[in-house]
Amino acid sequence: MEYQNLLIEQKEDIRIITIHRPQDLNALNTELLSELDCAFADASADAETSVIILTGEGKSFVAGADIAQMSTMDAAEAKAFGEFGADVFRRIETMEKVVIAAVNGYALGGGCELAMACDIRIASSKAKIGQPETGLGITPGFNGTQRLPRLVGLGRAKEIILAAETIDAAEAYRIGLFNKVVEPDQLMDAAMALAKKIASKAQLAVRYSKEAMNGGADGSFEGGMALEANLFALCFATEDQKEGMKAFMEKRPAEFKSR
Ligand code: CO8
Repeated sequence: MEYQNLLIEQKEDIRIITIHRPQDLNALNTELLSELDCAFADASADAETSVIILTGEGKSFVAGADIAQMSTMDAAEAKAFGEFGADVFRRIETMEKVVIAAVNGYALGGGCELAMACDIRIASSKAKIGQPETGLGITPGFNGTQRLPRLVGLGRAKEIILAAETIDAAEAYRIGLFNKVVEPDQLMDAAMALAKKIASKAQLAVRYSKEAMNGGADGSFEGGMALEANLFALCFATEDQKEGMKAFMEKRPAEFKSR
């Protein structure tokens, strides 16, 4: 598919999706959200892709939902737009493959929400992240009110959302919103290194581990225990489990086949 707002690169089994709408600092309009949905569905279906890196072109990761588009919406249109974006982000969050956000610059509003829907966030030291919505007369609409408290705790999330705060990369790292902060010119290398490390592991085990963590985070501890027990058992029906343990005992690197 031809994208107007995305650049797609494949480096071995790593798919890099770059948001490219630089004239509006990669703000999310309906077209861009639809393209993201397609690009992630395509990466999900591609047997050659193990891990996806999502980043932005220029000084912004995503500077939020498109304020120009939202400015003329009525309540019904806003509801449809919010739900569409939230569904796209949820599909990214729950896809089987791991998604790493390489946060290169501003990640504001919908941009913060998109980064939070990714599994892991590696950031440039120049990145800035926050939820400016209350300063625009709205609440977060792509589930920032739900994901931010889960990531940084309710008290810190309330401070950021209620005061419409934007924080720098060091502070975001300190509170656990960014996993790692590197110099801007090291960002893609750091994201690639982590992607390759994850891609070198048994992909079914990676997938089940993600599913267990997501499922547990959304439900009760007992529900998470049952989910993990089932997924753990399922690993023993894979060739990769046999190969991983055999390789350990034979003191050699494992050769996983995602089977
Ligand atoms: N939407 C539309 N256009 C944008 C956006 C945006 N979010 N952000 C920047 N732009 C545009 C600017 O209008 C400007 O366009 P032009 O050159 O035509 O005037 C261009 O990008 C460059 O921006 P600036 O000149 O402002 O660049 P600066 O470097 O001076 O500032 C900032 C960078 C600080 C990032 C600044 O652009 C800014 O504050 N942007 C808005 C950030 C923001 O408030 N984001 C949150 C938006 S609300 C949201 O995301 C809600 C999500 C849930 C939606 C659910 C809907 C129902």
